[in-house]
Amino acid sequence: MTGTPEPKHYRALFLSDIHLGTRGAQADLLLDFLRYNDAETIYLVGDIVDGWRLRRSWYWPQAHNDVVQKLLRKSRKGARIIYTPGNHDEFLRDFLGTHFGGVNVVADAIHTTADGREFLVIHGDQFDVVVRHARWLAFFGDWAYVTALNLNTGLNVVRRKLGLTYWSLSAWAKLKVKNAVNFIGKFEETLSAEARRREVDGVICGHIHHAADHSDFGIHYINTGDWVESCTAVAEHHDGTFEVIRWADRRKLPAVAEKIGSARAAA
Ligand SMILES: [Mn+2]
Repeated sequence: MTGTPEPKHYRALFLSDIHLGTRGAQADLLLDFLRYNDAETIYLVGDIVDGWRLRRSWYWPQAHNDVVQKLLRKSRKGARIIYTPGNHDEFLRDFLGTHFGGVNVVADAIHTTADGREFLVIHGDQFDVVVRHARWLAFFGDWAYVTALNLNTGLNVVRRKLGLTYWSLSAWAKLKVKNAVNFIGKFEETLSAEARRREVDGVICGHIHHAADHSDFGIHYINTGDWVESCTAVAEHHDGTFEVIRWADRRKLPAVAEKIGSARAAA
């Protein structure tokens, strides 16, 4: 890493899909990011720790510990930390509404920007089944939509209790590599629709390891990306505007390839 970047302070920072506990996690780059970037509120938007992977084989190097310590230290220094678990750290979904070390664990959150807009903050795996069956659900309407969401949640609770792996849309989509771009679009469209359904101004999510900031579906859609390949975070500036930060680019490191195929494999 070259030079010393100017330390930045944001109103809020959003991070997801770090996958600590896997060899893919870019913990060193993330530590470097956390060293130079601070915020009043830090949202951990799911898949921070990879519980599924850890259960199969323990992999927890010092750098992964340092990331956790660094976040807890920020909390002790006054940062508000809100953790919305994803499918890989869904063991934390048994602890919704609790907090540990100053970290609040909630299913999802509403973030209000400096200029008063409201954003739904959620990992996004909750909508896998909707993304997969979007066409049929649209045909059957709202009842089917809500039922599908509940089934998705219920099924995965059962799978978890049985010790089975999470059924992931991403793994399914991986079989259809040609449809990768289509899959990202469908996910973005579904999450945008959910923001509209909740009557907020936009959504901030993760899960598909594809950072974005646009209004292609008529509402503000923001994705935090990941720290496996793209090393991205989303920041809210003090005036309420958002920015996708690509840390590897910022640090002038050789570009980390953003391969749609392998990114999806880990989502
Ligand atoms: Mn995920």
